[in-house]
Amino acid sequence: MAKKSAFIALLGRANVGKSSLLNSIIGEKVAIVSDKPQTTRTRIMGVMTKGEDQYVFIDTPGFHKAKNLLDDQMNKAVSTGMNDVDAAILVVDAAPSFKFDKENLPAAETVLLDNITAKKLPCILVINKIDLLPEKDVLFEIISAYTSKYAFKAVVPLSAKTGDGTGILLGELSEFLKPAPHYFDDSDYTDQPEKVIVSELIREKLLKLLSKEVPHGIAVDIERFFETDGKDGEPIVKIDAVIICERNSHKGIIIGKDGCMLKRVGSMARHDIEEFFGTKVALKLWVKVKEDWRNRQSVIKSLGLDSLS
Ligand SMILES: Nc1nc2c(ncn2[C@@H]2O[C@H](COP(=O)(O)OP(=O)(O)OP(=O)(O)O)[C@@H](O)[C@H]2O)c(=O)[nH]1
Ligand SMILES: [Mg+2]
Repeated sequence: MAKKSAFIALLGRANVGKSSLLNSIIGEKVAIVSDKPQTTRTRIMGVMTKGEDQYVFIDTPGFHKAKNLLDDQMNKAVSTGMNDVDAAILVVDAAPSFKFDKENLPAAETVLLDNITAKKLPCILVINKIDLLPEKDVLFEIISAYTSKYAFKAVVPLSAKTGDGTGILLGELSEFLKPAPHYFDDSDYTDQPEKVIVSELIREKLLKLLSKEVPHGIAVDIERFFETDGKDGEPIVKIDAVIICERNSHKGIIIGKDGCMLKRVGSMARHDIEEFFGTKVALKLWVKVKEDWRNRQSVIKSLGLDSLS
């Protein structure tokens, strides 16, 4: 049988569950997830190969109104994520907390649908978080509001959290496979280098433990990262990471009283990184202030957060 592949962009506004869906499909934690909007900052590829068929999913940042240069770069990553794909999945939120209004779809979704239309992209509508829907009737309202705006190839209500419905989505995606060589090795599951995965796991803990604007102004830079033999002769991965924040007051919050916040972040991140590598990890964290870095192109670029990343 000939090899086939399909490139599929995951699009949607922030916090609808694009990265959760990616992880659920791939069966590995490829992209970090949080309950705060704008968690994903770059394009992230997740790969699933089944026999002769390879699917490459492109997770994108939540499309949103830009307030700084980093936001601009994130929105650009959404546009570039739509280039050269065979199809798109528009993920929308069915959770009652989102307060769905059939007359006024969120502006970000309208813009995305305009772009999908302009690019003539075949698109599947995924209605996520159905596990939170007590009354399934509202699903019909959601479906009719979106399908009146675009001729979706299919509509799939699902839960990225429970996995309910993801099998149906995969069945629909097989329509987009085209005869083509595999772009990734069959054992690959992401394009993200280990160093990036490590920095993202640390940022995920900061998103979890910190509130308000502090976590949004954080980036994590891995300064040293190497494997060596520990005292017991077992391999150990040593990591030095710098948490970059925007203000001195944020630095104090990140470190916490007697360093307790930084210790919590470190121990939670170390746990996940050890699971990822399957070895012991020694993680050292520092905090540095880079004033207004989200508006500084040179810093954004040096952190690999420009839209080409
Ligand atoms: N109950 C429930 N929660 C979900 C589901 N999918 C995602 N979530 C939650 O929704 C929140 C946002 O999930 P993410 O996967 O980070 O969303 P995203 O669309 O990638 O967000 P951005 O990267 O900010 O654009 C997290 O708290 C997830 O745990 C689901 O099917 N059910
Ligand atoms: Mg995301």
